[in-house]
Amino acid sequence: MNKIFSGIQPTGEIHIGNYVGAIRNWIGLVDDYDCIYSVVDYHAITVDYEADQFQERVLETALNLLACGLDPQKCRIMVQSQVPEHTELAWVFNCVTPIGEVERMTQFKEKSKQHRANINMGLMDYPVLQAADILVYKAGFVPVGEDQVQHVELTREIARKFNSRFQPIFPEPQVILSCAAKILGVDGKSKMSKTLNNYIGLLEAEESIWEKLRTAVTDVKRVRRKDPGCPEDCNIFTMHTAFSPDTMIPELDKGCRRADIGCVDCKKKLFENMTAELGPIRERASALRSQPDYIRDVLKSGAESCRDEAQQTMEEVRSVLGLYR
Ligand code: AQP
Repeated sequence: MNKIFSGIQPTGEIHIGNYVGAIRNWIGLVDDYDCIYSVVDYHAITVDYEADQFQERVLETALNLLACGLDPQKCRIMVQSQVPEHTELAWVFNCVTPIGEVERMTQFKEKSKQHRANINMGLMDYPVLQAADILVYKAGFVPVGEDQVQHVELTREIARKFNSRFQPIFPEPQVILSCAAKILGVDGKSKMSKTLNNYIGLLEAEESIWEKLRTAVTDVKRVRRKDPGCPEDCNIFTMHTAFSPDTMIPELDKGCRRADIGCVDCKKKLFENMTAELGPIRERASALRSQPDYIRDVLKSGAESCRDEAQQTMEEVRSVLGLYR
């Protein structure tokens, strides 16, 4: 069975961008692939964080994944740091990755601007660890949002470099993109992000979601109600493509271009469709809050099963590297 790996950072509240860009796609793949989904905690420590709240953050992230509908009987859900082979392989990959390749990564450049006081080696090395996360399981497919495509390209490059320098043991994984691979924040400018305050939380209360949608930026050229709009320049329309039925999209597209529908009515329709999908997730999340032992058990069995495979890969890697044994 083809293998899939993907991860999410426990850096804050999971938002609807993470959900439609990645997690919802993950759920759809579990019947056809051998899927490993990880809470990537070592990635999250590349920026400032609260150590005393970190375990809770990790558990909350896992709870969100389960609430979204990931079935631990059909896939493995694990915490990255529970399988140390990820970081061991990352060191090996550091030794085949040219510095120039990581320096040119868009995420590194953006995060360096956001975290000027803490531009550490880990921040730059992030995509190398990500390559190790994927390749320690020899995964062939990586379902991610658009922002991660460049990192998966680098993963392929690292696999190629390792394979040609030593022995061809790693696959070159492919990206699987969702239908909504890039959702902008409610500011309509930057990517919706946990650490920029521009997101709609997956478990956010309905009143608060409506308040954010009501004031969200639309096509900036549509100043008056009677101005025709461009759906391709409107983040609300992008969100419709993620949350509204396919049959509604052409009607909204036409209505916007002809100014038959105003932005507020368009937002109301989106709100209805969004809350219809998020409501059951919120209910499952509140039920899961009373089952912390269940969440810990899911993570424990996920890590145990992943550890076996990761150890096998590292044995092979140590052997082809010619390390002392
Ligand atoms: N706005 C987005 N639209 C579509 N997909 C998105 N993803 C993130 N933001 C969007 C996808 O969600 C998955 C998990 O992301 P992550 O936790 O690894 O970190 P990130 O990409 O850096 O997400 P954030 O929310 O912006 O986190 P912070 O603020 O901590 O950096 C990935 O597959 C990502 O593509």
